[in-house]
Amino acid sequence: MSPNGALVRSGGGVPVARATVEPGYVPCAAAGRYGAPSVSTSRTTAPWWDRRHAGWVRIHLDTDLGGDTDDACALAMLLGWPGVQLVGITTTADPGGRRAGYVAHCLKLAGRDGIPVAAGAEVSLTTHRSADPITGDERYWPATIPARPSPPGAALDLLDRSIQGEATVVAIGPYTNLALLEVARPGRLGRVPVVAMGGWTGPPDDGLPAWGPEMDWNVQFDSRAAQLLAATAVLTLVTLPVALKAHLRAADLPRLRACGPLGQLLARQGEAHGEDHDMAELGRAHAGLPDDLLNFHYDPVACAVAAGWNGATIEERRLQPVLDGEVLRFQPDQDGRLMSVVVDLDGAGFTQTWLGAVELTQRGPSPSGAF
Ligand SMILES: [Ca+2]
Repeated sequence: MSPNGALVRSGGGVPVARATVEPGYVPCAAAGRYGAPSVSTSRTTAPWWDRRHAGWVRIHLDTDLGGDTDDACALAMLLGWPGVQLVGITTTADPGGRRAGYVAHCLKLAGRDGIPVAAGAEVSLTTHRSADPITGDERYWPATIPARPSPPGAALDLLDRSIQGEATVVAIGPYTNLALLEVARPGRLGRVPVVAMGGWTGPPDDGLPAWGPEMDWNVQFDSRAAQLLAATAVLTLVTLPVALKAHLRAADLPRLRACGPLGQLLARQGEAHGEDHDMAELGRAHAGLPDDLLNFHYDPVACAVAAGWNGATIEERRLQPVLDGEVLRFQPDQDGRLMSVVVDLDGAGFTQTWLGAVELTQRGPSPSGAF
């Protein structure tokens, strides 16, 4: 860790520009003390985090909320993050709009149900398969939450409207909606920054589970959409191996339970996820994980990077998506497209940042509030 608190690592791969740290760099007042990502590069055009609206960071969230519990953790964090304006939410891998119903439920619990929500793609472009959210388990979701289907095209319209408003798009589910928009309106994904949870460029650090690209759900569920995204978007990848450094822990539950009805839902879901997936056992088996692990904060990290969190180290690399059988990974390639890649993060710092934002969620949007 550098003296100013920024994590810096040159990493492997093919960086096209040497990363340098700018300790005092804060792009807009809204970013508060979380500032900009800790690394900038020497490319000639301004990086995406230098082009956001002063005063507010507009974000559009594309999510498969309703399965892994980290999507709801990400949504709750964005609702409280000072200076973030959530302008639209679309759901993906969403048969019948059930995930959109869960999104609406979360927004209602937070008193923020004015944010537009549209249910998007139901199946993968690659396999035509669907992925059902969790139902019938009251530890996760009340059975009374109605599905919230949308007409065909509604999610693409909402996504397009957000892009017209220069929102950063954060994709924390399979990228099907984004690919469909690029098919319907070529060039849209090149107009705004797209931060995607997903991508596998190399194995996790020692002490973390040695998971390969097959575990990269958002990419593998719809690898055709991921290829299209990689070919067209102004893309930042929050890779699976790096996101393994951010954790929801049992030690976080008391603070979470004090965060109103949405915090209580997150706490209940986190406990259930930890129990159902033997996460404490996974934690005890790996030196780089806490013994009281409940879940990984994959999606919250992606949203934090889009919001301007300064605990992530970002490098630019030229990468090429490569298929090994049906498994897609991203390989360094001097002829590949230039992408921003999160190569390291401050996991302990993230937990505190996340909890601080969720604690602010019940208070409503704030242009410049402090954690
Ligand atoms: Ca997700």
